[in-house]
Amino acid sequence: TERYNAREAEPRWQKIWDERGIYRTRNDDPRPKYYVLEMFPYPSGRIHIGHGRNYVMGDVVARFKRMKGFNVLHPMGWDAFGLPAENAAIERRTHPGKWTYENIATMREQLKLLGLSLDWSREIATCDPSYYGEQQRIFLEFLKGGFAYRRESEVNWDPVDNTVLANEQVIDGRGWRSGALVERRKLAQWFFRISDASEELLAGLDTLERWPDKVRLMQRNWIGRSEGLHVRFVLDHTPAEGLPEALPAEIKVYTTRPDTLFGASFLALSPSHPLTEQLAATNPALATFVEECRRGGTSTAEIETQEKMGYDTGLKVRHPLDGPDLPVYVANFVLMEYGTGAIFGCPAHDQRDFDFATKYDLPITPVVLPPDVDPASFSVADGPYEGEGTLFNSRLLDGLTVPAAKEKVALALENQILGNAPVGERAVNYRLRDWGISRQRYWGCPIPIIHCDTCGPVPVPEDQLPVRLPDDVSFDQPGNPLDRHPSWKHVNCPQCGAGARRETDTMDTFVDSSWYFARFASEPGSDPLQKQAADQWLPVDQYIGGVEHAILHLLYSRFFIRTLNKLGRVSLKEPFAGLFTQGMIVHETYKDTEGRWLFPEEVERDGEGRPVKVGTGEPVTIGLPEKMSKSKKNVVPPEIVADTYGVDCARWFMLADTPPERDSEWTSAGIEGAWRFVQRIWRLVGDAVVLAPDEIDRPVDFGAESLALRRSAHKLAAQVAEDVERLRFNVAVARVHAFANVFNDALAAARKGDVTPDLAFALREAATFLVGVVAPMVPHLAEECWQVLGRAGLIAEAAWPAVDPDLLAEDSVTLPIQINGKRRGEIVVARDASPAEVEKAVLALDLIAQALDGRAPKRIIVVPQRIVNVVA
Ligand code: ANZ
Ligand code: ZN
Repeated sequence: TERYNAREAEPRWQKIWDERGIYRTRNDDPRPKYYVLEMFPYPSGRIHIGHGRNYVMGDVVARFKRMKGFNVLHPMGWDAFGLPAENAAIERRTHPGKWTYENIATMREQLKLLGLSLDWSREIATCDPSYYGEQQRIFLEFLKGGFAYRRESEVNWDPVDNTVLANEQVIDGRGWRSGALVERRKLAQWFFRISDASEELLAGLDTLERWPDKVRLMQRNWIGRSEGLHVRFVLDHTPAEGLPEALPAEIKVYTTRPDTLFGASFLALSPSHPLTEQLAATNPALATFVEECRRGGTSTAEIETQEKMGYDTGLKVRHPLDGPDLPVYVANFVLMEYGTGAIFGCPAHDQRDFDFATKYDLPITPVVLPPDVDPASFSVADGPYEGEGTLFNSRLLDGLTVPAAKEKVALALENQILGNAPVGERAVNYRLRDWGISRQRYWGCPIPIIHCDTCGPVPVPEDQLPVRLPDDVSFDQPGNPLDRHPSWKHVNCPQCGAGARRETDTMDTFVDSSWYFARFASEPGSDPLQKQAADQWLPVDQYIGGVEHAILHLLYSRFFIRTLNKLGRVSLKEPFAGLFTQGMIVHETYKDTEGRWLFPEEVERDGEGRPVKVGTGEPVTIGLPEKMSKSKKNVVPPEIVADTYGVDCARWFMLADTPPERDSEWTSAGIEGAWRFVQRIWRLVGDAVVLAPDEIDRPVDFGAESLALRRSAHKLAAQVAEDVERLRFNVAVARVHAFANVFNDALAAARKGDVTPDLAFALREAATFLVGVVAPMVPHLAEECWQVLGRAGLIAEAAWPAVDPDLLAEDSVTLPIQINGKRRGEIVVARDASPAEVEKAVLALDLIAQALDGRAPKRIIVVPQRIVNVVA
């Protein structure tokens, strides 16, 4: 047979699929639904093969589920707003929209090249006014329902990009794109009230059984629930000179370690605490200190890694359980947004407090003794002890365990009344803060608000939505072009009619990606968020994407859907029933003698197998495999793979060898291996058709060989189905390889002997099963083979091979044993055990040894899978 010509066949089949619209999904299809989705891409330019892995995995699931009789939704769209488009606009003097849509056009073609079974009719781009207009409507509903609000808040300010950064956009104290040192600033911002949902977001995680444990744990830690105590410390101020008059009477702290109260050696306020601000108003040195603290980002990680800094206010507080008075500091590591913005510090049992106390020479009193340690020999001079143990140096708490001491302090302080409230009150805190969505950027969804000097922030009336981005903007100055636009922001107040200004902030792009999966549910051209459609399709049955989105995107989407549910827009609470986080594709890197990166296609081997530069022969250094990335040039464009091997090979390679959650290395040996296997499937099918040219009815009886082949084929279909359900693609591929060997042997044997009707049937069936099983993985090849098999229609629309449960029965047989013609017993052996193996097993039986009286048998005749005759 001829070689399979992927280059010719692949575009041909893609055209046929496209023309027949077979991946177009309809909402009125009565079959059970299955929604598979890969995280939609940011249209950054061109894709490389490393981007393809999750789409291919999703495609295998989509195609498999279609074969299993589901109405499958497998859509694609573009996370099209965001900063890179603006940066590109600045660099190339083009419009962000133009850049974005050009990238979308390129990437769409590249994705099509991969032969993905996507319903392109539902394609969306989040920068389309019909999409972001609905998002503005949702924003206003959030606002009305109390899920969105505006407040002043400290933000990470990037002084080069002139924008607010999210915490995760601050890397080592610098802006993720500009590299500039980040500052903290106060700005009026719009927020979504996600922190109110902390408890339900936490509880909801327990229902997500088909999510990786790892991701659930990451979300749990991010939400960060803790149980502790609010404690009021009374200020003991004999009004010193220079202190403002009306100081508050007390400072409230939040602690999760009330058991360490007798180890407290100071109180610390956040630089943004109201009391700090009050003191700083009349204290220039403190004001300067606060200013210094504002340098650096606002994230917890950021603040934790900064050097501890403190300012002694000179104030003292009384210990609530009659310990010594404590000095009050302002400290840079205390966050205003957590707890009460004030803490008591126990240096012996907390690292931050320890660092602080060491620096400012404060007492370090241990109060928790580790198990089995002598108090006389216990020291915290080298560092704090943060573990469990027994209380000491702690009066009424001495001898108690940490949990018992926590309880005792809580009870004592709850019962101590000051004014008319208890000194201590139990409290639950969450690390999760409200989601700040304002971005001072052009290329995002405009926040539909008008600011009026008299009426304040006023929602844009419904009939004026969407608030469209103006096209005529310039990027010749830093900052937000919406601010500088001559006319866009100048409007009249919808309430009083006076001159007013549009909100010029746009939404965080994480808002765009928090509901796009619900948009896909509606038929193209209909309302973007239709309840009925969303209820029909959601939750997404299988969501696939990178683990880098484990926290924010997935948490925001969960919050968004829960809020839409409360607003009556959807019925479900959790958007993603199944989640899979795939590993990356890595590739070697190459450098020339001057240390410049080289593309893989610029490198070849010389006569001695050494890597050299193509054309020049200059030596090349090979670096370890790393994540494919444009910056290191270790990328492979899908076009090259398609041209050389065909995309089916690339697909097969991406699924084979490595478990899908692990990183997989792209090598030429690997892709060539895939190519050989694709050719092998083609040959096996061709050979089967030569030996068994006609489709025949199933015979009643099967010989041993045909039966064995049929068993293998049915088992293959059953097992691969299970593998794909569990996304164990590499295991599925290994099974196909094993089956190819079995099939190959059967074909070789058939060539030597007679092709009886039962064997002919089995050969054709095996070929059909093989093609069916690989169809989700190598769909183009499968169509071509389907034709060779003379099957009608497309395999893309065919059913999964029908497995006969009888043929899956256990792979062992029970053989009766006769000695000199008389039945004496039986033996269970593997169905495919050779006569020699059976003979050995029979001779090892006690009953044979007894019957033979220790003598060797004359002869043993094994009829495979039937009977064993022993001649004594
Ligand atoms: C005294 C103490 C002693 C603490 C000790 C810890 C260990 P989680 O578990 O994350 O909730 N804390 C409270 N509010 C803070 C804020 N706004 N900024 C920085 N730190 C703050 O952490 C709670 C603990 O973090 C609290 O318990 C408090 O220090 C500190 F041996 O109180 B602890
Ligand atoms: Zn007004």
